[in-house]
Amino acid sequence: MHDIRKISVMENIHDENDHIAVHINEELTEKGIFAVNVMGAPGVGKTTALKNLIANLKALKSYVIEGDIESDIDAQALRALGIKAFQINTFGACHLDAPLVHNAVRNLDFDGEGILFIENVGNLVCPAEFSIGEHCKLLICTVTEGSDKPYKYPLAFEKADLILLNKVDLLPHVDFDEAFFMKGLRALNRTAPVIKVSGKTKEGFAEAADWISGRAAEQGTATHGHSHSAL
Ligand SMILES: Nc1nc2c(ncn2[C@@H]2O[C@H](COP(=O)(O)OP(=O)(O)OP(=O)(O)O)[C@@H](O)[C@H]2O)c(=O)[nH]1
Ligand SMILES: [Mg+2]
Repeated sequence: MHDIRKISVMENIHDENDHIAVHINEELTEKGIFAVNVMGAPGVGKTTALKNLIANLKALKSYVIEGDIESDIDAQALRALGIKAFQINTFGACHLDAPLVHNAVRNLDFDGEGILFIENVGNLVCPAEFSIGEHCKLLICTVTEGSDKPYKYPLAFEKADLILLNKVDLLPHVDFDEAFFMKGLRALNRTAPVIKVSGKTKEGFAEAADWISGRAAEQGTATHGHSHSAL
């Protein structure tokens, strides 16, 4: 009896969330904004990746919504680089949801079409369960987390449209079994490209930025400057 009730409550929460997420997606698409839900465990390099992706997307406007349980450290770091960033604090919740993002989208002063990166709360589990109005899901993982993560935390890997394997500069110092990682990942997700990147050497971010701007152009959003960034 208990279990049955719990499932129906969760279904209601997801239905309500998804309803708002569809609305956010429509609003953003209308504005020419392509939204990327950036997911990954704490400290994998989400904010560092955003700085590097945005630097490679210079021909397009970029906006950021930062999701953290507490603090505005990440939003401040991005603003210091001249990036328009809005901070959400969840004060305990381990993921962003559509109502929180809807409020942030209303507060963000978009001055033209472009890419909206939404950095989710650092967590490899819960963010994958909630749609927040994004056009694509970007999963960031690292060689330092271990190569067994697709096997242990499947949903994020299954749902990702693009995967960045970060911190490859540290490969000589860690035992990362790439074949094992890819085998686990491809059992869940056959299509998402996996791009090796490093926030230290900057490798891989130009390719990742091109993938994002290409997807945005396909979607019909953030088309200004796409041809330039693809050069
Ligand atoms: N060696 C190395 N360090 C990196 C790389 N990318 C990020 N870091 C470092 O990893 C730490 C965490 O990076 P962040 O970008 O703050 O990670 P995050 O995922 O945004 O962290 P949270 O928002 O707290 O979940 C920082 O000390 C970064 O300098 C990388 O490619 N190589
Ligand atoms: Mg961060």
